[in-house]
Amino acid sequence: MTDDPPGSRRPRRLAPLRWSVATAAFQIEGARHADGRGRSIWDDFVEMPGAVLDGSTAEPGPDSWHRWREDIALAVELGVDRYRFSLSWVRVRPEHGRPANRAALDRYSRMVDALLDAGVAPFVTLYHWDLPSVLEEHGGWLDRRTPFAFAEYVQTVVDALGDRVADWYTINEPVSTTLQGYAIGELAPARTLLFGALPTAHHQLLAHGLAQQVIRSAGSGRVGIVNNHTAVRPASARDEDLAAAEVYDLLHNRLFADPVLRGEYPDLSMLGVPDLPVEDGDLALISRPSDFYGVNYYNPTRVGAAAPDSPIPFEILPIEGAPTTGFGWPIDPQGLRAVLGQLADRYGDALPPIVIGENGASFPEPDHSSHTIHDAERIDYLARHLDAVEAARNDGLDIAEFTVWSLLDNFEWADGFTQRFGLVHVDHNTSLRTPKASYSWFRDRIAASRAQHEAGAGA
Ligand code: IFM
Repeated sequence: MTDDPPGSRRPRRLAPLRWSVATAAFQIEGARHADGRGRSIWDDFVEMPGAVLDGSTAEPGPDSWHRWREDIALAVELGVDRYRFSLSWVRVRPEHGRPANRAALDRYSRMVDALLDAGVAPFVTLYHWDLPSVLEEHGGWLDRRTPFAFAEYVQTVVDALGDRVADWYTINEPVSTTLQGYAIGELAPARTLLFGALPTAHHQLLAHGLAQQVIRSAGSGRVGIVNNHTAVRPASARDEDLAAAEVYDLLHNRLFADPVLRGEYPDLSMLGVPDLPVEDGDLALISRPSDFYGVNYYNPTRVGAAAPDSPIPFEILPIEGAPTTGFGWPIDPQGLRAVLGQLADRYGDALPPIVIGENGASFPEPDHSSHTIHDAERIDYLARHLDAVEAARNDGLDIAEFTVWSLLDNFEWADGFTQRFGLVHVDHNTSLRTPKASYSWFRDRIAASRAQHEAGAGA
């Protein structure tokens, strides 16, 4: 669990890094009642009094359900290879067990065509947190039937778009759903089950395995899961802090990566929890080889021993002296390098090429802006994290893609519209989009990287 950069891998000729930019359906689409959309746990969450910091409901926000052509134009102008966006399960299948919603599928289909026509590959996330409410009423990700319902929805999507979409993320950040959604209730579905949340980890991973199987059976391209990873730093070398850090690393990183990349769960006995609800064949399905492994990285986490009366066996502590983002997250690109090296060390040849599925930062910015926002801190954050990616590639790690979170300022879940991650400023009342300085910086960085690669190839 050290932050030592990986050092012993053989350098090899590097393929150019692919460039991408990401969004997610509930965070940008708005228009919650348009075109027969069903209800998700995020509709329930935003209607819970006091649940969202600024009381916002994700509407209108960027209103991308209607203004998606503007998003594509922005992605094209940026020069990215791919646009990562998620599909809304409750738009595609508004009612569980009922036929799919043609209007929604047609709208997504037009978007896929427009991206392809513009030379940007669609990179589709099948699940980015917006579970149908009706499934949550039956236990949500605690219930083994949910992964199978997910696989049915995935089949619908693949039937409609699989002839043109060649790249798929199955489940986004299962760790956030398990820990923040079901264990401590910061995110939908706002359950506070503590370790009782752990079965949701297995059911999301099973959903990944089933979705991957659907995509493989249809011969519909490349597929993988994407999780949030953090570099865990013990608060001190004291045994209690080391043990607490080990638990946190287990819960945040290994609980999700080990089954996918090793075909087994880490030993959870130190948590004193019941066994996970694993059935015969589950782990074989979950660990079938993927085409890539997605890593979302934002910050390292400093962990110490918990107070004796704490219900959880660790405490998350500030990193003294570290600069922070608008969210208060410590900024440390070496944490990303450490995460990448740790994945390579832990999983060796079982690790497919890594795709950085999200990296970015929120900073305080005005709600309305008639001029370019000079977001120097965001540029610095991204530049330094990209340096860490390049360093890891030079160490020999196979990192295929870098994705900025996010193309647009959007609905930041329980923090509503108060945290802005976009390369493009969005006025959440008018939906007006205004590129920030970081947008131009990223465009120039992509262009420079391509030019450099072409010059190298021609030499
Ligand atoms: O906005 C989220 C995204 O939906 C999932 N990953 C982290 C981002 C920033 O909090």
